[in-house]
Amino acid sequence: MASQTINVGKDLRAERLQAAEAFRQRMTEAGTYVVRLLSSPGAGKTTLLQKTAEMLGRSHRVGILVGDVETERDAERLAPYAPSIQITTGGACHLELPLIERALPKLGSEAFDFLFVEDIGNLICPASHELGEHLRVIVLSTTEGDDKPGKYPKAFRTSQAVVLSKTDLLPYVPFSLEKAEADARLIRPDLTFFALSALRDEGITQWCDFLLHRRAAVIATANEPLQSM
Ligand SMILES: Nc1nc2c(ncn2[C@@H]2O[C@H](COP(=O)(O)OP(=O)(O)OP(=O)(O)O)[C@@H](O)[C@H]2O)c(=O)[nH]1
Ligand SMILES: [Mg+2]
Repeated sequence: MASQTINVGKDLRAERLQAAEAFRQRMTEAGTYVVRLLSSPGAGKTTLLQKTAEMLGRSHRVGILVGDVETERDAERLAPYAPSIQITTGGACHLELPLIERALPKLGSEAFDFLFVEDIGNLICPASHELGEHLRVIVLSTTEGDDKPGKYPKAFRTSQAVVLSKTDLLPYVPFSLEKAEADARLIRPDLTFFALSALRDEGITQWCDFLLHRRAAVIATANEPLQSM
């Protein structure tokens, strides 16, 4: 088949990256730390967000945008813990920045300390799209197999942290936390790891402490210039 190259006269990828950087800058200036969760379907993103919003919500303003192909189910689950808006893509396998920007005002005028974005459940498409988050986190559950980092390297290469979820199931499934971590570190050695069970409330405090620490580093840099020694 004959192919044809159409020159649109601009670098669309560069434009998208610029827009993401501008969004991140805007969020930083507003004091909002943006955390995005990626995972396979059902790895436990929403359950983790319920526990996270419950804990962080005691001291911080939390907002949540949650993506799915269909239904409002995740936003309904999250609503008791924090203002939550569902973004339904109707088929698309990832969120894009214009969808985030359109949904954000629906959370209300309140400024948030944390904005969590749950992307559509899969480890392929979301990894190729920059949303202007400060922190990208992969949730990998013990029921998925400890060989997944090597099979979906881009998702791990573009993230800064990994949550190994559903550790309460470790006695029942052949999953090695050490193997999963070693496999992921081959792709990105500086990943931060958490092993937790959201269902049993195990490891949530350490995870939330990490988020507070990461937020303080970014927001302090932007709003409170370091004093010269
Ligand atoms: N045993 C166990 N089950 C869990 C844990 N966390 C979540 N689950 C269960 O795993 C299933 C999927 O959890 P969700 O939180 O909906 O997962 P998700 O990643 O948001 O799913 P999608 O949005 O559909 O991609 C639910 O039945 C949860 O109750 C956990 O720590 N341990
Ligand atoms: Mg979910």
